[in-house]
Amino acid sequence: VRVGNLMAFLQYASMILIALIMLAMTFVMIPRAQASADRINEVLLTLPSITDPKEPQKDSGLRGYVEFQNVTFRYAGAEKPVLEDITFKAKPGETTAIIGSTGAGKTTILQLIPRFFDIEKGTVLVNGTDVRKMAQKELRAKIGYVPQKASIFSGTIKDNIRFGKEDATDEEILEALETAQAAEFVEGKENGIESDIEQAGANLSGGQKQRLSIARALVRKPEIYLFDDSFSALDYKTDQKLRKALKKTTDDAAVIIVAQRVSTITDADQIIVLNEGKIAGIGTHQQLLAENGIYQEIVASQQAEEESA
Ligand code: DCP
Ligand code: MG
Repeated sequence: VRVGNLMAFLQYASMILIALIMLAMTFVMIPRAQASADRINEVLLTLPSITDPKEPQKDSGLRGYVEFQNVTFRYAGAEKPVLEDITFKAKPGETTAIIGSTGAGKTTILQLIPRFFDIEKGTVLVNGTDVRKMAQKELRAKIGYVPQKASIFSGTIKDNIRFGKEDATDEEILEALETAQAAEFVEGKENGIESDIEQAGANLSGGQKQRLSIARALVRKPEIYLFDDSFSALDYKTDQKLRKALKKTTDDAAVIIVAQRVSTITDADQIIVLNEGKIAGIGTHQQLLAENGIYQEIVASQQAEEESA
């Protein structure tokens, strides 16, 4: 046998071997692909549980009114309702604050306003109309929602703000950044609003992300603002400046703020104290401080924290 023949034989043999291994792998992949395809189909065929009414009700002409009437809600499959018998009203030009411990249901209340979920009992009204009787698109166009966790996408700062309003002009964007107290750090960047942001805002601080996500809501100029713990990563001074600037732009809008810090909400028109899914009291800071045990506890615990800090 010549060496050349032997080499050729080995080469061909290994090619056949590799082909056989590939074949075996294909047989492993086929059932996996089948299962994935089934799952994708299932997701695509799922009908959304929130649907538009056949004949959406016409605009009532009111602006900036939110009302909960004896609302009870539970997440799908949950044993206990997370919200029970919630009743309150938010009016244009007023700030409504929600305070309460983690898991009390604060975020859930906010998410019921744009109808992310349907409730079990009671009614959620926006401008006097049941949210289930409105077209979702129209309902959500009225609302500027700043979620608890700021979602920042890769792209420029401008792109990120334009998620709030697709056709926002540079002036509108700058104005929103100004109010959100973000203008300073944005202008400090080399390319201003054209500066790039990394995926998930990796090159921004927590407070910077929060302020961009606030600006995104502001640029929409909605009639209902929902801030979910949106000021928690800001220092006390920035928090104050932001709220002062907000006051001007949200003149005729309803503002609902979820807050951890009492100092963020002392000047709210009404404060809702939420405790384990139920309202433990509604009033101004002074009223609650005088008569609401749970509110007193919250205030006392924060004072103790400040002193120990
Ligand atoms: N919950 C749930 N399923 C979800 C979201 C929440 O079962 N998709 C439960 C967890 C809590 C309760 O609902 O027990 C209330 O959750 P919230 O997020 O509304 O609570 P808060 O916003 O008040 O809490 P935090 O201050 O931590 O944001
Ligand atoms: Mg929350």
